[in-house]
Amino acid sequence: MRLLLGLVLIGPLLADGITRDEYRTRRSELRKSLDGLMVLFGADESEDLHTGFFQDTNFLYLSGWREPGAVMMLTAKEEVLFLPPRNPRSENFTGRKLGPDDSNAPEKTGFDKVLPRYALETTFLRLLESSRRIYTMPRDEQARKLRQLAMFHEDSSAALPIARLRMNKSPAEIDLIQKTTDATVAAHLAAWKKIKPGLHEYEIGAVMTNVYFERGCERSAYAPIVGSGPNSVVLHYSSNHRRMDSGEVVVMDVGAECSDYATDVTRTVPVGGKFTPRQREIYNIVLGAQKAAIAAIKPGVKMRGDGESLQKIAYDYINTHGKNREGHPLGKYFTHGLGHHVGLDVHDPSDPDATLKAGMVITIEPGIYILEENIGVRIEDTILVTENGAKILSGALPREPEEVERLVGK
Ligand SMILES: [Mn+2]
Repeated sequence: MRLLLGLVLIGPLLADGITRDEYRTRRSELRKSLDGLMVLFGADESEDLHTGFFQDTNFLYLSGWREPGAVMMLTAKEEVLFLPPRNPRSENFTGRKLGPDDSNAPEKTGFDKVLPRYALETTFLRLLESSRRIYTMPRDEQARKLRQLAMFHEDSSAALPIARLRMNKSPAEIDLIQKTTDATVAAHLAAWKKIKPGLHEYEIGAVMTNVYFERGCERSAYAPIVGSGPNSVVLHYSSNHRRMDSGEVVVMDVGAECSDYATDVTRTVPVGGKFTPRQREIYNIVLGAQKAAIAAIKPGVKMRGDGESLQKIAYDYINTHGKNREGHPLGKYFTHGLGHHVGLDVHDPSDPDATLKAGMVITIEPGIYILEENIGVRIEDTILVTENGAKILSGALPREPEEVERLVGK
């Protein structure tokens, strides 16, 4: 009952925690930035039985709409949603869909104007009369075909204006990312408890996914990476089939997706419960680099690029601490970017030239991967940029080596 009252107070919800008004606001913000017509195609129903239907995340961000085959057109003055006609044959497999002729279509979708998909071309041509520019997603085949009806209009990518909005998370989005991150932290802690020599990587992966699926998360934000020993140096290792041995480290880069929002968390722990002196040395360098980068987070700072950036701070730390077997610095073993934005996608779209602002959610994930020593260490947290610094959303998961050792295998 209290739940129902809450719903009445905050308005109808299309996804967990995001109100219809918030979607409307996102679209009106985007429309203000447009100098022309944007056409966005939602995902179509897929024949692939490996996965269920996933809405395109830009489409989801702007509408909350999660049925296949929808299209939206946006201009500064107008917004239109197109829905495919109902198809009894496919509804037999995937259930009742909202049709463009259903009288409750505007109420259900949050768009005042809902048209059938066959009106796509005529509406496109009408809206073009007052537009010089057409925004579509790059490499979208359906958009390319529609685009051929208007050869003399200027082309723009829809990706950047949408990314600029998506970078700034609303309070509701931050709550959802925190919820996803909490489930993921619980998954990592459960894995640490279970880890011991002789187990397979997939057994650890199973413990982790089980924890967040049990909490109602709908899927993993990315293929879980559980890499032990020689696999610890493989950045996106995900076959997870090796038997783990004592004396090795295991990298667990595993994150849930709950209510559409991702998180991204990595820890590296000793399989036998105790780091070797060399593993601990490398671990502490990665941790030091991560702490240095996190301490530098504040509005106005750049993640990467020329001059001062978080990437450079982490690289410089790694390159001035420790040595390889030949006595050379370790910078060359930090072989990937320091971080990325996180949201509906684990690698959320962003404007590469933008500096950080309060309300952005990013990862900080330095790593050192020394092939010749079979030591890979990555430590990754999902972090909210605040007015004066940073809040580590995954901060409940320990990082200090002593704390890690105290929890692994117990
Ligand atoms: Mn990451």
